[in-house]
Amino acid sequence: MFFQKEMETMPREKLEALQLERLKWTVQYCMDHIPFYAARLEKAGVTAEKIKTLSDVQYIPYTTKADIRDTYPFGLFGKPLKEIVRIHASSGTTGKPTVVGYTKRDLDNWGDCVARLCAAVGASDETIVQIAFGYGLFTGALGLHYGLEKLGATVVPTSSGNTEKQIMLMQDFQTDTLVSTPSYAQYIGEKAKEMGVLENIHLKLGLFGSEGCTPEMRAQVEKTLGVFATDNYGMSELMGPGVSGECIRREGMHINEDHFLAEIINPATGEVLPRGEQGELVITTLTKEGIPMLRYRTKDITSINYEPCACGRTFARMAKPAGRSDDMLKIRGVNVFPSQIESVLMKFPEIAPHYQLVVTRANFSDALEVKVELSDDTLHLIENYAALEELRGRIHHDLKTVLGIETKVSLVEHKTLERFQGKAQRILDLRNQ
Ligand code: DLL
Repeated sequence: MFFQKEMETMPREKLEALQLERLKWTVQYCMDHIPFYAARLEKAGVTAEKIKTLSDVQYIPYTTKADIRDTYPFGLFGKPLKEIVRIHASSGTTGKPTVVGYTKRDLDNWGDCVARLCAAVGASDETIVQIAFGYGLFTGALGLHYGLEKLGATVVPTSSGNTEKQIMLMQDFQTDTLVSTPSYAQYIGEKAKEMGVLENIHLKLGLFGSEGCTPEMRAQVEKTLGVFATDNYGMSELMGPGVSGECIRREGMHINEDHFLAEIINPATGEVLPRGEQGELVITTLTKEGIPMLRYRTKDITSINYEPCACGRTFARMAKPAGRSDDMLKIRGVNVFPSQIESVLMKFPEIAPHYQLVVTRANFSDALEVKVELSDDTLHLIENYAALEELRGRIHHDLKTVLGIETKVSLVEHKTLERFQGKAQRILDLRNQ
């Protein structure tokens, strides 16, 4: 269950001493190798010598996605390309992608971080795992790939898409572990059911991640595929997958704290929040050479629990992100997280785990339409207007109770909403059109 037990269970005091040493190293490294950071640190009056405790990290200026974009493509790299052995990029919705580079040492650390998280939920050298994240510039597939290989698992790099073949191989190879987004896992389950082969699939473990998934949605995926589903968090700018992940207890995602220093800040003011409070996650990498990050603003909203975990790991645990601060919808002045809506919807057995949120503006007022799909067990409802209206009314009522705002609930027929093979895109904000 452990890949590097000594590190994963290190007493906190010792761990924090290691973090401090590595934080100083990172600051010095950035000063010496990256003119962008050298200028910023100098302006802020920060030097490695001035960092005496971990909380001194607060004197370092934040780094944002815009900083990576402004220095496109390699301006934040800490090594010449000769020493960069891999490049990944995250596809931005607008303009150029965010580019990241890895040295050999970075790849080695990345493999360790991922291997730890896979071992923590029971993956081992006996595991046969299908990787259904898209291979390519996205960090998800190759990140899990090398981590699982390090663990000695049998890795089947199917990539995303081609779902019928994916399902055929699952049966033929007796694949026991699936790596994908939770939404693609749900789709694979539905497709296998439709093909009449769900019983021939023997998946046990789902190593999911890369997108938000409420506990209610996760329960749906577990029911559909018959797996034990676990959550993994990461982002390209920091490494990819491997930043944090659940252990078998599933009481938060253990942050690989020997490689990452985490803080929680108030996203509006930038003020550091006391331990345990919810806010925006800010991460400083502690070992990266290719593209180190000083106080990177992730935009993900979460909280961190520093209590020891019953699994024996001393690494702090972050809560499932409530969402990204930039995904938060402001509807008529009220903050709404899509995850709140998902939690409400998934409590209705009559509906399938597929929904879409459409935001529009008319007469200077925002309107939120929640489109939800009927499940395949409730097709008979289509013929019963009164029953449909009653269901719609209950969903509307529960949404209003949780969100505090009016929504328009639209029930749509089974299999009419889009399915996703990567990260699900459930929000359609038409307000600026
Ligand atoms: O999604 C890295 C990854 C790949 C993580 C595979 C886990 C598994 P990006 O494409 O750069 O990297 O997207 C990063 O995705 O800031 C979060 O908003 C979101 N995200 C990632 N994992 C989770 C998760 C990869 N477990 C962005 N729960 C992050 C919720 C997640 N959101």
